[in-house]
Amino acid sequence: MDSLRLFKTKSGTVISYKGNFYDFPFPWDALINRDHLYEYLVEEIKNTSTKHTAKDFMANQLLPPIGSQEVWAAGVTYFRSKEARMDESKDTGGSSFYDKVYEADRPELFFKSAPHRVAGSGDRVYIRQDSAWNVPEPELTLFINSNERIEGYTIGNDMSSRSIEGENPLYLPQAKTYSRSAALGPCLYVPSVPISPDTSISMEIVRAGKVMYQDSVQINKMKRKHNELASWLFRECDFPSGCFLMTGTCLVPPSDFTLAIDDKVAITIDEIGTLTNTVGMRI
Ligand code: DO4
Ligand code: MG
Repeated sequence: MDSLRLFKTKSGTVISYKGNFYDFPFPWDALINRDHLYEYLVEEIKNTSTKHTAKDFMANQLLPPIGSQEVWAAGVTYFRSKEARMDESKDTGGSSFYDKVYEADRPELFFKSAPHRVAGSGDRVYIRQDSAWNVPEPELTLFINSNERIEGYTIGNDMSSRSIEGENPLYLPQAKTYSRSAALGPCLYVPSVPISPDTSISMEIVRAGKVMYQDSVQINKMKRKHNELASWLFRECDFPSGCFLMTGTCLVPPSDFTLAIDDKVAITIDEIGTLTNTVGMRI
């Protein structure tokens, strides 16, 4: 399958295509928010000279591949997420909601982040000071343009407080939405055809050089279709520059695990790359 990758860097947009890196001086939102993005970029590249070597490119600090778009998230789209959530809320009576939403027509969709709170690859993601139980959630993330077309993909980390969500499902916005609770990166992956259902997503969490958690899963385990999620999101919302939609997690560390400051979280999706973040806290 043909594809290209768009990197947003401090010195502008760089496109990686067939082993070459191209400088692309074009405002991010206008660049990505179009139909047939892959075909458009391939045509544009023909008029662009190769400017970067991979080494130059790596020296530029990556920014999250987002402009003015909102970030939304879907929840309980995998059986494992349903199980974990039912478990964390069993003592407070909230568990039946997860069971119901897993089976319902209408999916769980929630607002995750404004663009200025999103971390990029290499940045710190935060855990909340008032939360005792925290996990990363590795999620394939769709870029959906303003016409509701899925034109690209990136890797998302839906950082979550399990203690706050478990206490009461009405606390979900606080469990999910706070500074640097969302990470996106390292690039916007733009394939010529939709991403394969056999794509793997994996996550590794390392603490002081020791692997604390490692697992992977194929996205074909997801209960819902990408277009189905997009169509629910666009029902009553308009997104003038498109939006990002995290598609839910299937990888949940064991219940006795919580993140600690300076943990390294690496999320890899075969075709897209690796999103790497270190855990921190807002001070
Ligand atoms: O129901 C709460 C959020 C679920 C979620 O974020 C997920 O399944 O990934
Ligand atoms: Mg999630």
